[in-house]
Amino acid sequence: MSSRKFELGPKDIVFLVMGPTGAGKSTFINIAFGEDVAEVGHTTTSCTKKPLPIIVDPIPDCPKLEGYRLVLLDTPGFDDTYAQDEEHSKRIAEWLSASRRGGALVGGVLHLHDITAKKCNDTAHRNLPRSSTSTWCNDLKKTLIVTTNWPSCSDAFLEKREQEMKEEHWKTLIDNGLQVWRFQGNYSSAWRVINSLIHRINVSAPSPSSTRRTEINLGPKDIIFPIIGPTGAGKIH
Ligand SMILES: Nc1nc2c(ncn2[C@@H]2O[C@H](COP(=O)(O)OP(=O)(O)O)[C@@H](O)[C@H]2O)c(=O)[nH]1
Ligand SMILES: [Mg+2]
Repeated sequence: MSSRKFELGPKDIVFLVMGPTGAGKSTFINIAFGEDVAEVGHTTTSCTKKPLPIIVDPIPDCPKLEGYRLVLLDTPGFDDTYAQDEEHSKRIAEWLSASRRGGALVGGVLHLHDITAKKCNDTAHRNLPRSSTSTWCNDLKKTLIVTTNWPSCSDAFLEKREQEMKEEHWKTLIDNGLQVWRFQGNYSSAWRVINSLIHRINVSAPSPSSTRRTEINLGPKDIIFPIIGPTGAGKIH
């Protein structure tokens, strides 16, 4: 089996998409991308066993980041039935350190949370950033909790639950700069969420290391390398 190399460099901005299995990570990425590029699960068993980078190039409607690629990193949930949480954690950490070695910017973390899931159970807790510093991104201002699975019409019960989560489980994180966004299941909502992080990114002048790139060895099935066009052709709106 041949392996392919995925190169990360200073023109790559990585957003981690995290959360328990079934929270809607792959769904979110597919809707943002406009095509089914990440496998969506229909059981509680995780489809994503290792970090899967989905490349968005160019970044739509974003003159500030012209020439940059957005890497949405689909990750396994920390509740997997195939491997230990530590194994997932190690793989994500390896992926991130390779990204950083290549000069890529870890732009932020999206923690997805299914709003219809009952309260904040252990699994949801294990997937959350920890208090003021997260393992993956040390700045909670670059970390979002994105609630998913909202019905198309307003739902007072779920809205109340969201309010309770903000006031109880997520309060410390919110007090430290984390924002909570709703994903409404469509393209424009996905990009509103992503753009809220993109707005916080400060790209500085290229450094002498800007030609450096790091190669990550991946198996033939590990990487999907799709590209979206500037006109949005093929995107779901
Ligand atoms: N209607 C709706 N379904 C969702 C949403 N997020 C996830 N799902 C469904 O939940 C299941 C698991 O989603 P998936 O994206 O595989 O979750 P992942 O394990 O976090 O990647 C699938 O059947 C999705 O169709 C959402 O925001 N709205
Ligand atoms: Mg998935």
